[in-house]
Amino acid sequence: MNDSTQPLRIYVVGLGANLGDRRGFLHAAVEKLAKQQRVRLLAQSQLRETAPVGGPPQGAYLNGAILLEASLEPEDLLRELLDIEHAAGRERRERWGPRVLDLDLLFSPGLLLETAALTLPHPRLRERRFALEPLVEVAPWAVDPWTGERYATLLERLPRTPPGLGLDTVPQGW
Ligand code: A4P
Ligand code: MG
Repeated sequence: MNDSTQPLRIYVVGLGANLGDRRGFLHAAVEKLAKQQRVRLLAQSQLRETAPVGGPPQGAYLNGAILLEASLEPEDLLRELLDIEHAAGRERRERWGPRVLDLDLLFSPGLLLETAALTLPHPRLRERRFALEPLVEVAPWAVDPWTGERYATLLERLPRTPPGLGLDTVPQGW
């Protein structure tokens, strides 16, 4: 990866899947991203099996996160992510509905964005264990650019699913 026209940026991308060969879709997505000329994969979290949050009744998710260095502006990286989702056969039927692949741009250090296509940090990151846990694993230093709070601290404060309500987050290998 080398493109002197674009500054290098660090990003955390969240990955999720709850249909079909979940692990296969996540593997393929990471492989595709890492192959991009302008992208370098720096770290990869464990995968976790997680209870679905919001949306209709649906199966459990596998979630993870990766830390990237990319000479891409956030909108361009988002476009890459949407292309990879599309190539995996992702169909947008209903909000928070089941999906073969969901790639969310979670965070980039110091970056605050609110455009029609992209909000950074991801608007629901702070309240979602399935996103925060892997983010903190690959970027324990990460700080919410709105408030200056460490995401690791926010994660500690986040309530766990009450016992008896099914799985919360269960670590899995890749
Ligand atoms: N968009 C704006 N900001 C971003 C960003 N930071 N990252 C726009 C990615 N996309 C962003 O997303 C709709 C549009 O949001 C994109 O086209 C982009 O322009 P989408 O992926 O089509 O729709 P969605 O995923 O159904 O909706 P949304 O609101 O993005 O849902 P989330 O927040 O991604 O949540 N439960 C568990 N356990 N694990 C999960 O992974 N995921 C969801 C989806 C719900 N419940 C879950 C999980
Ligand atoms: Mg999404």
